[in-house]
Amino acid sequence: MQLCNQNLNQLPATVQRPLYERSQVVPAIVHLGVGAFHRAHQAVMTDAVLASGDLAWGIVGAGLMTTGTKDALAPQDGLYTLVERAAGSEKLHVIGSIVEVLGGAADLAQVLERMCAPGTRIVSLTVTEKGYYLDPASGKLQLQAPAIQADLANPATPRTILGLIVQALRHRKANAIPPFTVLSCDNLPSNGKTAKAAVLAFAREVDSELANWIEARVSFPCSMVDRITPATTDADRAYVNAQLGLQDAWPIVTEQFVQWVIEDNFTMGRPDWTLGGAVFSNEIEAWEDMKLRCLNGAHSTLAYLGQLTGRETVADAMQLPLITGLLDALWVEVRGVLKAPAGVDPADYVEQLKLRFCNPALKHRTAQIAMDGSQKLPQRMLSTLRERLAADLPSPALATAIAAWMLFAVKTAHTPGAVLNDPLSNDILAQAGASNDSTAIIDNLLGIHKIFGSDLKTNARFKAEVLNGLRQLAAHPEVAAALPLTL
Ligand code: CS2
Repeated sequence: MQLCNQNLNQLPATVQRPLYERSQVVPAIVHLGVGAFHRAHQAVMTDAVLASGDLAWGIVGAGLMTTGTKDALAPQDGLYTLVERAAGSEKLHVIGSIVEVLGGAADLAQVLERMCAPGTRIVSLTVTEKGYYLDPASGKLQLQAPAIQADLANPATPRTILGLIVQALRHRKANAIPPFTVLSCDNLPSNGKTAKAAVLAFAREVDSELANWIEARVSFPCSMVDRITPATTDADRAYVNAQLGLQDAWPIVTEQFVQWVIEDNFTMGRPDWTLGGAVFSNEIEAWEDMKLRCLNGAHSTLAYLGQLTGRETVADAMQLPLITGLLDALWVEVRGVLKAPAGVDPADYVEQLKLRFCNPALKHRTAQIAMDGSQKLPQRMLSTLRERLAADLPSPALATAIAAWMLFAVKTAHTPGAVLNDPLSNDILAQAGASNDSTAIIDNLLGIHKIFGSDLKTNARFKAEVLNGLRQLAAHPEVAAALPLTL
């Protein structure tokens, strides 16, 4: 028997479920990128709003690239189980805030229709860094990307988030429907501003008057989301199904910690997400920087080193002194130039992070975090690094973290059949595989302008730190054993 509206009353009493009347929920949010991250925070906090009796905020969830989530959730009336897990304790909760699920190319026209609907008040996004089509180093729109070219040539049938948002806003402007708020929940610095810049750059290519209207009328609040949410495994599914006594095709397993800090700037209203634990603040950039640099920067470092030493999960990687020692040094460098939000001590945040990374109940794969490095390094590591260079401070730990990314690329380039999951994989593998000499490898990789810009390649201090870090890592017995060449 499947999890769905009709079978909700079959759930065991230990599993929390929607007690509100789901058929009365009014869709008002279109969410693009209805993956695990969204289903572990925004959908959960929106469920709390609905549970409070405010049924005006249903979510239409859309997967743009695949039909995966739709195939799993549509037959379940959008319901899914959230498992919040710590060592020795867990909570199961069926979430009911997603009232419609769309997915894949065949549904894009319907997604656009929902975005045009006068009842849609918010369009929110978790599409990962690469979904914005911005050059990682310069932040400029990738006008030459085939998907952007296709959307510019066929604006009425968009396939990217930028094409969809601009076309929907064009329709709303033409029909005097107020514009929705665009809420980015991705791991990007100043994510609202970044989303706005991407949307405006795209709109300017199609219609400058529309671009001016968007600039003046559409709000793009920034937000910071923090919840570690590994990809769901078959073992998770089997476990949840046994607990529920019902089949759930796509449960979400996450940690107990959750933090969502949002700038309160919504033109067509917003749910009271504080009911689910969210916080509204005007200091989002400080929150986002602390999270990106302390959590995500450490995560990426740990993921590359985990991949180089055969540590499959984050909790496993946290057992290796090579990794924990580097993370401790990295956090000191990050905190040295960090502007933390008022009243927050980054030292406490880091202590908490260590516990979160060690959570043995989460099987967070280092391979998952190691994906898309080109899109992640700038905001996770390079911004701290540039601030330290400007202040004439050394950054041996950050440079070693970048060396870990380089060695991960070198290992992939020299391993027959290995795949690098990254939109810039061709460039990275070509540079990483072009030489067996450490200095040349560093020069070649730092020469990828889209990631490193033009300043770092010529910075002697930084290059010496990377070379030192790379040599030390390559000399570590476990890393050396994993590298298919001697450096
Ligand atoms: C991770 C993040 O996959 C990754 O790159 O660093 O998804 C991380 O788990 C979240 O940002 C935690 O809030």
